Amino acid sequence: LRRSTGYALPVSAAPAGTPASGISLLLTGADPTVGAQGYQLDVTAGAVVIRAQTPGGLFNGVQTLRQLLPAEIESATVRPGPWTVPGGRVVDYPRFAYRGAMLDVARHFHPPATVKQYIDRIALYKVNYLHLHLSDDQGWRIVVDAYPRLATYGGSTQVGGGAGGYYTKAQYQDIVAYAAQRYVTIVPEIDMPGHTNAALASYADLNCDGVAPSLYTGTAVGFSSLCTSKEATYTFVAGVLSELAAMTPGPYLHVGGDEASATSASQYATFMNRVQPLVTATGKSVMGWHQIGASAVQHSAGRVVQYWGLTTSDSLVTSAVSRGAKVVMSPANKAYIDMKYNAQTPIGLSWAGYIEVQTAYEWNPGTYLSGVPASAVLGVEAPMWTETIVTEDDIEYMAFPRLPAIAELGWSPWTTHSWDAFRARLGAQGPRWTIMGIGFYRSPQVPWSSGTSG
Ligand code: NAG
Repeated sequence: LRRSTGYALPVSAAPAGTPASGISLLLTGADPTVGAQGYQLDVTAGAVVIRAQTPGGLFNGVQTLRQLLPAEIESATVRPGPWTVPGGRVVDYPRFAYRGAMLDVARHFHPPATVKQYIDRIALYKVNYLHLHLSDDQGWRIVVDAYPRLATYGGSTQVGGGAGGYYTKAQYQDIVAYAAQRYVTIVPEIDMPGHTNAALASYADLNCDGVAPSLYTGTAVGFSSLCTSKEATYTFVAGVLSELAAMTPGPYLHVGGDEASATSASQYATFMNRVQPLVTATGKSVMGWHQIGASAVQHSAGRVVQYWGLTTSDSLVTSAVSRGAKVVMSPANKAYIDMKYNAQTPIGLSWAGYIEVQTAYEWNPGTYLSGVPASAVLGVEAPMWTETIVTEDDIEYMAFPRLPAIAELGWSPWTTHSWDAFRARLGAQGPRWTIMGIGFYRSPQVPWSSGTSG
């Protein structure tokens, strides 16, 4: 399960009966309630046995076992055991199928090593989707063979004007494979028709007036748009999406659709009504920010709208749900982990408010939006926009401890939801994060453990 770090696990056919010693991972015999992602963990005097119906379920069980072992197992220089694991049986499975994190690699480019590190971090908390925001006004971050200038020119800078960057197809596929080894599915996003200045600067033909704007390195939003009335635009979108789909084993292509203030409502609907069938033509399902609910397309199966608003009712979401869409919940004033924790936080934005750990934890994704039943909620996602977030340390400081709060909302049943219990468990993570080199925010709301025994 840690193949990339060179661990070789002995694999053998399971003998009949329950193993009496060692650690065993078995694809047989789990309690049927665990479903596709859950697991059963049994710890007896001499043996740890994890059972699941799928390899992903076993992986989730191993993440729980990691938490039961002492924090020092996360150290690069771990001493030999013996270690003790509390005895008993755990039958555990997720509340929601989609537990996501998002990383904006467009505002500031984040190299493959940073993305992989983040995948390792989120997988610890059973987050199973990583949404990569691959394009925006400030940069285009993925090679498209049919439109090479997107990456080489459109990817050449970033917020603040420094050198940007982009992923080659080989690098991107390596990230996708690395994620898959940790049972994390990549959701690629190409934002459109707005948030497209990098593309408009790279290809003049995508502009209604045929004139390419300059590259943009500020942080404004809502000023750019692909030309919705030109055929060249749809040829472009189809070409980009088909190359992206070919590198995407996961079910979703995210088409953005937020803050298209430079298009009229009818241009926007026309555009989205044409673009969504281009996605389904690649064999993938449409995902978009909840503004795509403004388009008329009926997608009985698989369409996902991602709610990022500030209110607890939204007609675009209810309209999309009534036409068969599912919802991923990322309310900005709860789940946006690029927001500052408080007025003193050195990085981050605050347009959706300050988000302390308790704020990130105290909401129920299943009942949050009125008129949207829990059965329409596919899951949760914690987006990290990177206007002010530059380094790996910045990412970790903003994600920890809020990412685990959102992850718990996605996994645990509401009946176990308790701020006091959660903050105590969070406090016990501190020593583990310290050993892992995670420079987390020491929220005063959390009773952080000292020492390394957490
Ligand atoms: C919104 C924008 C995003 C920006 C972020 C910052 C969405 C869907 N759109 O204005 O481009 O980076 O907030 O928090 O969030």
